[in-house]
Formats: sequence, structure tokens, C-alpha cells
Amino acid sequence: MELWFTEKQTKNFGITAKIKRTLHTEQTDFQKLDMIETEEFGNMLVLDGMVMTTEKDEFVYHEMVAHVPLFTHPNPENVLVVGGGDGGVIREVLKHPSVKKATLVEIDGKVIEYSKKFLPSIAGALEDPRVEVKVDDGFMHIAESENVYDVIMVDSTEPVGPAVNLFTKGFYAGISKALKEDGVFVAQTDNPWFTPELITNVQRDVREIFPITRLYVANIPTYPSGLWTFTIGSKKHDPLEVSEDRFHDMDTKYYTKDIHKAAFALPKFVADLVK
Ligand code: AG3
Repeated sequence: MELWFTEKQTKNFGITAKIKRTLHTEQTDFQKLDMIETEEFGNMLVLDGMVMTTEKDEFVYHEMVAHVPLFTHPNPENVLVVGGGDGGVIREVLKHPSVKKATLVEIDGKVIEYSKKFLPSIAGALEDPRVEVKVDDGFMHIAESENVYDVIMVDSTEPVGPAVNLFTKGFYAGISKALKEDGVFVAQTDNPWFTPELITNVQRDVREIFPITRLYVANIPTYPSGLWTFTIGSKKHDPLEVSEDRFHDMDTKYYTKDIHKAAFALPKFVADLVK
């Protein structure tokens, strides 16, 4: 019998993948966790029915969350990832030689545990000595941090369930306080086809707190609509003004210095959301 997994991305539309086998299913303290081996995208982490990452296309999201803010900052040494328990963003962060310490604050220890088990090419970096892993509430961690981080990345789930707080203006204000005076932050902000208001609202809130606020996009086939957005807030450094000599070679599959610039060129209907 053929088994298929469907994420209902909206009430009326979904994405479907043929299942080879289910590797793990569990209701954690925070969410339903499924690890599925799919025919097309390799192992896939699903939380509350939503695709979080797959072995085949994870590199796009993880590279674009990490490298855009890290190349924007001239010397990122102390970096925080909120969420991202699969370890993909941390793996990319560690490619920057300037980074001395990377802290991961993930609320759900089970995400870390099963990513290490079934997504080793993504989660392996969590064992690096520069990494500190905290199983804790990212919102609280931010509230308690002041003037410590150069770059903060918010690799959250959708603004339902455990991540609701991570899409509030209070959280962005906390991030600003947790950053040093020339800090940069980025958050994944969903897609312009099914959640346009979210993009507009986050942009409005971040703009009230950070002098430089911008939106960029990447193509991620397993996420709703395939066109994903990221909102960047920066105190001093403009991601569009990174000098050529700051880019250096890096082992990536999506991010390049041309993509860094091109990602900020928005289709008109997306640009209209953040006018
Ligand atoms: N975090 C953002 C995933 C959002 C996908 N949404 C959905 N499938 N409805 C991904 C975590 C990867 N490190």
C-alpha cells in the first residue's frame, strides 16, 4: 500500500510526499513530532503537521538564515540561534571563522534528540566545542539577555503553538536589547502567498525598533508556496551595503555573494507588502 504525507498548508491547499517509512512519531511536551523518510526529499522533520526541514532542501533555508546577517556584520563573534533545534543554522554559523561562540536555545529537547538521530548531516554541528545548547524558552532567554550578541537568528516554527511569542513586538524589542550596539538580527517570516499580513505586520513592528529593516526571499520547495521570506533588523550595518572585500569563500550550495544582493530584489507583490 502506498502511504503519503500531506501538510495542509492552508484550509484549501496542501503539499504531499510519498512515504518510504515513518521513523518516529511522538507527542512531546510542546508539539507533535514526526520524522518521516520520504522518497523525494529524504528524511523530513514534521512538527504539528508542518514540514520543518528535509535532507534534500534544508540547505537553502539554513544558509539563507545564517549567511545574510553574518556577512552583514563585520565581525560576528557571539551568535544566538533561537529555535532551530535541528542544528542546521548552527552548522552554517560555524562556517564563519570569526564566530567564537554559538548558543542554541531550543524549547523542545526532543527536536534536538531526534534530529541528532535521524538528521545527522544537519544536527552534527551541535557537537562542536564552540556551541552551547540550552533547552529553554527562547522568549525568556532574550528577556534576560542584555548587550551580549552580535547576531541573533530566529529559526522558529509558525506563529501558532510554542512559537507565538516569537512574532511579537515585545520580542523584537527584547532582541534589540540583547544585541550589542551594532547587532543584526534575522527571523524567518513565512510566505507572501498565504500569510501576507504576517510579513506586513512583522515589518512594521521591526521597523519601529531597528533603524535598518529589510526583507529578503529564497526558494524553498517544501515550504508553503515555495517562496520564503526573512526579515532582517539591524542597528548599524546595512545588508545591502556589504563591501565586496568582506565576502570570502565558503562551502555553500545556495548562498553566494550575488545571491546575498539578489535576495533583496523583491517581486512587486512582495515589495508592496512592506512599503
Ligand atoms: N523553521 C521554519 C519552518 C516553517 C515551515 N512552515 C510550514 N511548513 N508550514 C524551520 C526549522 C528549520 N531549521
